[in-house]
Amino acid sequence: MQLNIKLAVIAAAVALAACGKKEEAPAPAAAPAAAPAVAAQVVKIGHVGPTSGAIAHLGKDNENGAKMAIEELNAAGLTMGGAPVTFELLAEDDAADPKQGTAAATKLVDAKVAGVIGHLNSGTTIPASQIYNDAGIPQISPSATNPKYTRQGYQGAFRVVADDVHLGGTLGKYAVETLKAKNVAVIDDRTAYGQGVADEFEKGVKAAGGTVVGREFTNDKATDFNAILTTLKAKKPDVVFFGGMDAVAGPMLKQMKQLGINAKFMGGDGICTSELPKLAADGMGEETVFCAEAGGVEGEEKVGMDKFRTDFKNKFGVDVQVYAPYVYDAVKVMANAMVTAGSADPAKYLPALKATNYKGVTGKIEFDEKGDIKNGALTLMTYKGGQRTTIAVIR
Ligand code: ABU
Repeated sequence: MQLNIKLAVIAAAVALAACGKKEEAPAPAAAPAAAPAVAAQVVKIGHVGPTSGAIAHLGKDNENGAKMAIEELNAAGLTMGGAPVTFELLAEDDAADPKQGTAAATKLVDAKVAGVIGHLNSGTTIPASQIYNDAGIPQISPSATNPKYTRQGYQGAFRVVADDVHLGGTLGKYAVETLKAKNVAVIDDRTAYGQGVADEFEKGVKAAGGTVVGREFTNDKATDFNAILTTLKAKKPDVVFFGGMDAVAGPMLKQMKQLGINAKFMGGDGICTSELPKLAADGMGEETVFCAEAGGVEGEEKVGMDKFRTDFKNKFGVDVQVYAPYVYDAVKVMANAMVTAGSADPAKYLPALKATNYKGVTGKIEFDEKGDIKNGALTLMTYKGGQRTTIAVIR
């Protein structure tokens, strides 16, 4: 199957072969029996995210989470099926582009990875998932939130974050019930994520009794939003929701300020990054931007998350953006399933992966029958003093 094991040089076997060439040499009377051959296994795990392009800071954040996990696993001296095992990370860049995403997936399948963590974006994760499914390779997305990913019937597709139904619906309710918005405007970037989360936000607003006064769209590479913002300004929204990523939200916030739009600004996990205040510059007001990460911990569980954030900053010199801890946990969940099964053969470790019951830095991870995290949390956030600030963790 997809297990890739490199047999290392076996010292005992080499010694035996060498002994065979020295027939005349008397065998030492008290020589110990040769040790049994021990195969050192190297298991390849793929990671894919956009490490180039406008959201490269998010792709690198994810990749660094994977690197941390792999380094810790290798330092732990693990065995799998009775033999030492090390893990090798094969990191690919998909530039958040669906075509590059499928190319990266094909490359990893050809490299015979035993599993994949990724991709970051729903728009790359969903088409790539078909390639992994066809190859029988399990995949855990740490950040793709479009519900379709785990609703295709793929046995090997897993996700360690809540989906956009939960995310968008909760934010829509929050806009009406807590921010007291009566009229909301919605913009999306026409990606699988942006459009999907905006649709769910709209449903949440309407269910809570709010009115959607305008819906506009842009794209994930746009930098000029004056036309759509001017159209929406005339509708006097209390809240503008953007379905998309921080690289677009930042300039949009700047242009809202330039146009004198004083509405609160909301978005999903794609804007809920440490980078957003820099991208928005003077467009970022105090407690005027609201978003949610598609996971969260509180109480005693925060200790592990806080330690992860400190270790990450010490190691890479930058703050966690959003999803590095989820990538870190996803790698460990996959490795844990392999060690439990005693094999990196997907057919053998998939049952252990489905049965995951893992306590990570992002909290408890168990999967439902679709491969989604059970009882997924959301962390509602705002920005104060240019920092992400938690409002509440909700389930
Ligand atoms: N969930 C936000 C970023 C990734 C995505 O779903 O496209």
